[in-house]
Order: sequence, then C-alpha cells, then structure tokens
Amino acid sequence: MTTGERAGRKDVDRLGSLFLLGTGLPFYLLLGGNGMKKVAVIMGSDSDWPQVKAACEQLKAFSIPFEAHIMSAHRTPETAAAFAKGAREAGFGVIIAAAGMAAHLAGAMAANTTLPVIGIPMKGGALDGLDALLATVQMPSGLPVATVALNGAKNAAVLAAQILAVEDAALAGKLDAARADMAAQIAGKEAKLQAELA
Ligand code: AIR
Repeated sequence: MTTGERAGRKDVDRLGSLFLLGTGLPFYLLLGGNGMKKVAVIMGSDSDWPQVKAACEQLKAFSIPFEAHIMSAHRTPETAAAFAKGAREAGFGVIIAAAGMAAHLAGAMAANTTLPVIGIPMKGGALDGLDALLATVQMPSGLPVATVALNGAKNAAVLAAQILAVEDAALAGKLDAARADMAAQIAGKEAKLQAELA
C-alpha cells in the first residue's frame, strides 16, 4: 500500500462509522487498483446511502478504487469545498456527488475542482426529486456537472468508469464485457418471450 493509499484509508476509517448501521455493505470499500485514479462517492446525507450504494457496488464490480463520504453543501460547506479542492492531489479522477432537494453538492464540488463531477439527483422531499434534478443539471456555463437520472447511482458509476477507461485499456475491456453481458441477458429475455408466444 502506498503512503497516499494509507492516508486515504485513514480518512475512510474516520468516516466509516457513518455507514455502519443498516447498509448491508462494509463501512468502507477501498479496493486495490493498478495505479488507477480513485472515484469519490460523496452524498449529502446518510439518507441517500440506500440508493447511492449501488454506485459503490458497481465500482467494486469493476475493481475501481473508491471512497464514500457524507458531506453537505449546506450542512458542512467547508468540508465539502476542502475535499473538492484537494481531490486531484489526493488521487481522485472523478467525483460522484449525490444529493436531494436543494441539491447543490455536485455544483459545489464542480466549483472547487476541475475534475469531472457526476451529479446524482436524489428522489424525495415534497417535489420528489424534481427540485434536485433541476438544481443538479442546471449549472452555469463553464461549470459542468454530468447529471444522471434521479437515483441513477449505477449509471454514475458506469460513467465514472468510462471516464477512467479513456486511459485504461483493461477497464475499457471490462466495460465491453459488461455491455456484452447486458446484450446476452436481453437476448435470453427475447427468446423466453418468443417461446411464450409460440
Ligand atoms: N441535502 C443535505 N444537505 C443539503 C441537501 N440538499 C440533501 C440530502 C438528502 C436530503 O437533503 O442529500 O437527499 C435530505 O437529507 P436528510 O439528512 O434530512 O435526510
């Protein structure tokens, strides 16, 4: 383990207790990568975790190293800004930011780093996510947030993988395999449907 990885691991350990209860996943998942950039999975509240963990599961499936943290653009603005400012230096290549309601987390991340930021607007609240969708996607010119669907945690991870795969042939191969697997599943479903109709 490199010094950087050890330092990152300590950070995750410090925040790990936030994930202990009822997550169904270990409180941190820091998987060995071959010098690959890490993905940061940031969420505005522990109430986002039941949906956001799908992003972590997908990153794990691709063996992409990642950290998951709870930070809020409103409740912990300094922490969120500091994380984004230091993310490139800390070895991250992509930031995924999930938040609901007045969802400024992804935008706040994007304001403080030139790393690509992927926003996940979370469903919930009085407007059931429409507020989060608009707050995440409607960024001012010059400060993009690549916004996935409401609760689109899995796609956020796949998009992060696609970004990292630009410079990583092995990861690109895993993405190709995942696509082939998806197509094979559809072919199986189609065959089943036709057999039922016959
Ligand atoms: N949130 C947290 N800080 C700022 C915002 N917008 C979001 C969380 C969560 C929602 O508010 O990302 O989706 C509700 O959070 P909580 O903690 O009240 O359950």
